[in-house]
Amino acid sequence: MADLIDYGFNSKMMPEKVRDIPARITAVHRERYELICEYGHTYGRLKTSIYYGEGCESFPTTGDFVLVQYNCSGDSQIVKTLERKSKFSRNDFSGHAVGYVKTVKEQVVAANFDYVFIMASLNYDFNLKRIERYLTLAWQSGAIPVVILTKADLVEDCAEQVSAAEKIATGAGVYAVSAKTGYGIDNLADYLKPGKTIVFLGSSGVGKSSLVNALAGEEIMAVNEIREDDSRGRHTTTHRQLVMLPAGVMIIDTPGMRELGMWDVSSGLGEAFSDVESCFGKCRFSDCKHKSEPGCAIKEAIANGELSKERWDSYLQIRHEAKFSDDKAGFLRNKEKRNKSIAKWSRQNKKNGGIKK
Ligand SMILES: Nc1nc2c(ncn2[C@@H]2O[C@H](COP(=O)(O)OP(=O)(O)OP(=O)(O)O)[C@@H](O)[C@H]2O)c(=O)[nH]1
Ligand SMILES: [Mg+2]
Repeated sequence: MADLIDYGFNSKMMPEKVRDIPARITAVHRERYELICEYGHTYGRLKTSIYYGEGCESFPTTGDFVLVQYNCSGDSQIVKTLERKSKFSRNDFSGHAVGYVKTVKEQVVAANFDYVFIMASLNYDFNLKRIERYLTLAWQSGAIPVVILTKADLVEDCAEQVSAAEKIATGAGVYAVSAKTGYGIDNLADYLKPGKTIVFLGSSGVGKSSLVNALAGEEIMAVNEIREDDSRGRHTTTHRQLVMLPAGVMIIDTPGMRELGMWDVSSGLGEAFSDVESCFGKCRFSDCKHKSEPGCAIKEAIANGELSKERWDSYLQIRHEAKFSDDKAGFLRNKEKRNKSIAKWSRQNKKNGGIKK
């Protein structure tokens, strides 16, 4: 018997008057879902009439709480995705067509976590811009971001990198750790509490699964020991898995999520770049474009060293991408429309015997 409360469930999540039982999704394998419920580990499939019908229910993902019609001798039926307290989404361009127009759908890839561990390796490809992007996504998710700099055993001194990360990680903790030697792991104790869920994000090879194992004190996730650090793109972890550690904290280990694009990061951007956005109200003109207007607080902050030029450029870049992402649905619609009118024009031309020279 498993107690779902240990898995972060709270009876307030339960809708009234339902006979179905709650469960948490621990992994997704195509159309089959691994679940934990009061009867222990089991499998489930989506109830077609609910998930593929009109006004369809949001597809569940790893970390989701769902309602199931329990089946003790086979796969249970998943009948509802309960409201999420946090989530990571990406654009799903898999070609859902509505009539003639392709739509961009939100695809939720992890849900109901308390902390996001943004992981970057200290020895290879340490990239502040990438950390800034992850921070924006993490703040948007509804959870609390924490920056974890991995493989501290491979560098002489990481003080400079820690302080560089602290400068960009406004409001988030920054920790250097080593899964190999155990260095810095004790400092994470505040996050490793029973009933809490942490999602690990970071490029392939930064040591996400190795840290899961170091925290668990045993090998629960596969790690490819022989691969070189720079063998990027070779994903050892291939799907998102929620694991319960002996200490009672849960971790959603993920494959290097390079595919995680910007999906509606309006509030995440404001939190990740609160230092930048706090300048906005101080410009002389309320509609300041921060280009050549007199009395621009951004220009002044850059001139007097309060704000770095790189930080401002990162902000503009991420905001631009986020806007593009928000506009993608419209962009695709326009593209379809344009293609349609080109096709019409070409059909008409053929009928009229081609273009006259
Ligand atoms: N020296 C050292 N090597 C480490 C450390 N953590 C991980 N590694 C090595 O880095 C490589 C990648 O580790 P993984 O834990 O598989 O990385 P991952 O982030 O889970 O990668 P994906 O599953 O592909 O996304 C392995 O060869 C690990 O042994 C560390 O703290 N120190
Ligand atoms: Mg892994």
